[in-house]
Parts: sequence; C-alpha cells; structure tokens
Amino acid sequence: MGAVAAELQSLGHRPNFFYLQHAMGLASSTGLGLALCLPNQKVVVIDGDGSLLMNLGSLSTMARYNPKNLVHVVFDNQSLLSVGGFPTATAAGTDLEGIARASGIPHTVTVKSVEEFKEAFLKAIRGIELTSIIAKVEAIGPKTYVTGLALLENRFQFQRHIQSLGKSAGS
Ligand SMILES: Cc1ncc(C[n+]2csc(CCOP(=O)(O)OP(=O)(O)O)c2C)c(N)n1
Repeated sequence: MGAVAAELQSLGHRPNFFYLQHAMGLASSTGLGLALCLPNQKVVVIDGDGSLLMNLGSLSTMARYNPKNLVHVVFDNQSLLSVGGFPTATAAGTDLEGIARASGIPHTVTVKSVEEFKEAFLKAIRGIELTSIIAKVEAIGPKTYVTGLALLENRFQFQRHIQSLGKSAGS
C-alpha cells in the first residue's frame, strides 16, 4: 500500500499484482491466505515497516501455518513515508528481523544494499522456505501516489487471475 504500491505499479502493472489500499497492516495476512490457498504459486508480499508494526501478530500466524511458497519482503525506511514521514519504532531500534525470527519464521534476513537484497530475494524466490526479508532503505518515495488503476478494477482483475490459475491447473 502507499508508497510501496505506487512504486510497484510504476514499474508496470501485471494482472497478478494486488495493491492493498487503506487496509494498513494486512498485506502479510492477505499474502498468508493466498499462499495457503495457492500452494503451487509463489506469493510475494511487499510490506512497509509501519504496516507490519501494526500487525506484528501476523508473523507468528505466518510461522504457525508456515507456507513454503510465501516470501515476505519488508521495505524498512523507518518511517510512515506515505503520510508525511513520521518515524516508526524501527527508527528507535525495533528490530523487525529479530521479531520475525523469534516469531518462528524459518528463514529471516536483514539486507542493507541492492546487491544483498538481490541475493536474498533470488534465494527466497527459488527456495522452498517461508522467508522474511527486512530491507533497510532510505525514506524516499515516488513522485506521485496516484495510480492509474482503480481499486475495484484491481480487485476484479486479480480475482479473475486467481480463477484462471484454477482453470489452467484443471480444477
Ligand atoms: C488502517 C489504516 N491506518 C492508517 C492508514 C493511513 N496510512 C496510509 S499509508 C500509511 C503509512 C504506511 O507506512 P509504511 O508501511 O511504513 O510504508 P511507507 O509509507 O513508509 O512506504 C498510513 C499511516 C491506512 N491506510 N490504514
């Protein structure tokens, strides 16, 4: 949602992208549900530190159900950038990787450069282990938060995409 959604969409929308708007904190929960329902698909959640901090219990729920097809990426810019840049708890020392690890996520990593991120992400996407990647990034946002795709349109398009997966798998 917010900056993350706008940045992703600016790279080029795809029918398998779902941008969570307004429901701050629920990206990881939504991704968990999708990963459990679609065990043959890799599900990638792109989260923000402020959002995850609002729903830390999601980490223990993810660990409990442990879907091996879920990759959880947190872009930790230590701020609520989308609403003005107020500092989050990670700016005061909260360690999201430590919380993810202690919650029972089997593979966790903190990365601080593009190269480290690339390596960690490729490993996670090619692997078969529930992974949380905490990527420390600068608090720099997109130029505009206006996206060209209406919320409902995204919802229906994504739903049709999920349904088409079922058809191509023969179910
Ligand atoms: C439940 C809820 N509370 C508040 C908001 C307003 N809001 C939208 S984005 C945002 C900040 C998100 O922070 P973070 O996840 O750290 O992402 P960033 O903007 O830094 O990329 C807030 C507070 C919302 N959309 N939903």
